[in-house]
Amino acid sequence: MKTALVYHEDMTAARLLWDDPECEIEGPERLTTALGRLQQRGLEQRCLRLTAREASEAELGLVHSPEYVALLRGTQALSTEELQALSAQFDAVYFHPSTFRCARLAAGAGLQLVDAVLTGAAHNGLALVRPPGHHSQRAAASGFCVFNNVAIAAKHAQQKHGLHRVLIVDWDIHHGQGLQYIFEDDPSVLYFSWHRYEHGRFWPYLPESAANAVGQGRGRGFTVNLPWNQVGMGNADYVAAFLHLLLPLAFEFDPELVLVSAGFDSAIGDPEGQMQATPECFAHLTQLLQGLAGGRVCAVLEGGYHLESLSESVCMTVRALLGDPAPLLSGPMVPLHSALESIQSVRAAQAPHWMSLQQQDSAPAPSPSTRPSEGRASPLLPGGPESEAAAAQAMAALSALWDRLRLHPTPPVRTAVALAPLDAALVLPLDILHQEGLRPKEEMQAWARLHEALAKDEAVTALGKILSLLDGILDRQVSSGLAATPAAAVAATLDVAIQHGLSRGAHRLFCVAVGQLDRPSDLADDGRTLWLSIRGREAAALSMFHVSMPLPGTTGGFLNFVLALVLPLAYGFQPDLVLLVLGPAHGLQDPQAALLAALLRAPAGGRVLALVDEESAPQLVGVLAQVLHGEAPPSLGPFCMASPGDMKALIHLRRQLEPQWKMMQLPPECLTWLLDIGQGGGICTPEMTPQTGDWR
Ligand code: X5A
Ligand code: ZN
Repeated sequence: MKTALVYHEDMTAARLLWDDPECEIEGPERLTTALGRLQQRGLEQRCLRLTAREASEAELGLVHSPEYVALLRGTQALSTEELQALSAQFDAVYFHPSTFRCARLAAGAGLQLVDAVLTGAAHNGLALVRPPGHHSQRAAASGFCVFNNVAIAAKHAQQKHGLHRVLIVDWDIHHGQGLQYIFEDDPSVLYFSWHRYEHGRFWPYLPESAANAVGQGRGRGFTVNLPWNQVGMGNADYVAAFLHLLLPLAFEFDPELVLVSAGFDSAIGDPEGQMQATPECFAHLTQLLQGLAGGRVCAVLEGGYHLESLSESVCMTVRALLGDPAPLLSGPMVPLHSALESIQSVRAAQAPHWMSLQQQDSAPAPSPSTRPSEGRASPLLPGGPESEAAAAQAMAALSALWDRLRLHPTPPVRTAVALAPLDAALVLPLDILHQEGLRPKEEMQAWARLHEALAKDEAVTALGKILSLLDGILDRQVSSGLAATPAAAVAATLDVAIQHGLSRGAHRLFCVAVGQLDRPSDLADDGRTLWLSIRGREAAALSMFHVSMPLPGTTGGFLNFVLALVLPLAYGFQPDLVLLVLGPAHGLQDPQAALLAALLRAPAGGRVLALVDEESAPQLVGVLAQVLHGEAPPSLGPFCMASPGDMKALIHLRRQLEPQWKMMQLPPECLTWLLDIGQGGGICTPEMTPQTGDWR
């Protein structure tokens, strides 16, 4: 995995030369602190370092008017008084004699990043830039932004590299109205932004930041605004927004490139955002996005004004880009009611434009709306004693994170395999460790006595390796593993693996069993294991820890199932370990298995052990090894709407499970406009499926 890090020290030159309380937070130390922290954590050294170049005037012209570029060129020769007077013509902007150069470097850094990723020099990357860009418009600076770095990068990706579909994810806490205006009538760029909104009472105070702004003309449905109406949104809210809104649309859109307007003013401690998400949340968001576009994720810094929180969040983003597993999320995984309301209102506004949002909401959720108060701060007032409390809370959260990372460093080996040696050598990345399995004879004999299927030599040998691999994971020597066993021994091996894991002190084991595999009958339903069967004809939740579901038949059904059921279960359960078992006749296509494994890494802190039968095709084994190692999964192929039967099964399960598993929840709804189940459902409609070109 190569991760590009684009930077130029000259971007620290611009600074505020007069008194302006609104602008003083945007200073050079934002870059120097973040970069210093990347070096201190050893992350910068692992990246492909690229020195930013200046964007040419032609490149700036992809987005900005010649007059505006000329105006900026002219600022280099202005006096402080003249700079101040010019700045006052814009909203929340300051100019410095070095601004033109800095802003050209910032735009150029984005271009270089996109070039590196689209030419294959890097898999993904981050550009550390200032000034930021997402508020900037064709002929206007705004909100500290001069040139729209991400918009220029998107246009460049389309014009110079021939891309047809670019996704922009704007996780900065302000609405990137500049990005919205530039792409609002363009169906080839899907723009998603969440932002502090408070019903319009937060900067930039625009009605077009609301959920009902969905784009114009052919671009309708390609602008997605998620306004947060309260401060204090945290990890659960952000992850819920991804699972229930952004990712369904993004997978349906099937981008060729993901650009992130990576502002970290959405993180805890930031004076602008006043949100609660902790830095590791950004590792999760990044990892979830890596399931798209073959992992071609280019993040470009936007806001972020709490230096400590900014720096840690930047480190978390880079770690995830490098393929390191994300640390477990801290705090209760229960979204706020206000967050669910916002998410639901966007789903409602967007449903006419997206197949992946249709049908699902037609079943009203039965659970009473809950309003968790434990562990969640009440809305904060800026400047009051509450904001000191918030700052203290932020510093406590950051130092707790640091302690946890020190206590649980990333395991030295990312992936280990226990496979029949021949196939393994053919398909696996070179730096994967092959597991030797030397275990006491008595131990193995005891297991063989318990299970007839383990009496065969090959089965016991495989089991020995698998148990050693499991120990490696539980001892934090290895993050993830991939193992094979004879088909007849898969069920027995899984049973032993569960018993072994529990006896080794695993607190929460999430077993995802695909195919003909029964839940071990003696497994206690005590909350230490969560069993999910993907097989059979019926969807059933026998308890909150024992769920079964048929394998959905289409890409849309499969994605729904993963995003709306599997990941919410996983995020709610917070497992120490996921056992992903592909049993006989599992029926998963290779890309589906890969996506499932890739996405399960996030909620499991990377600790996923995949078990397949020995006869599995080398392609499946290879792709599983790659995603467990942090590489991107292949595309699922054209989007096909879920069948009515699959939707019914999912709705049925969600209604049963939602009261206990809050990450599954959407608020009770009173929507009557939704498509009737059965109407058009289950029919793949190729004319609506993007292959190439814009598709509306
Ligand atoms: C990029 C960014 C914020 C502007 C806030 C003005 N801009 N009050 O975060
Ligand atoms: Zn911002």
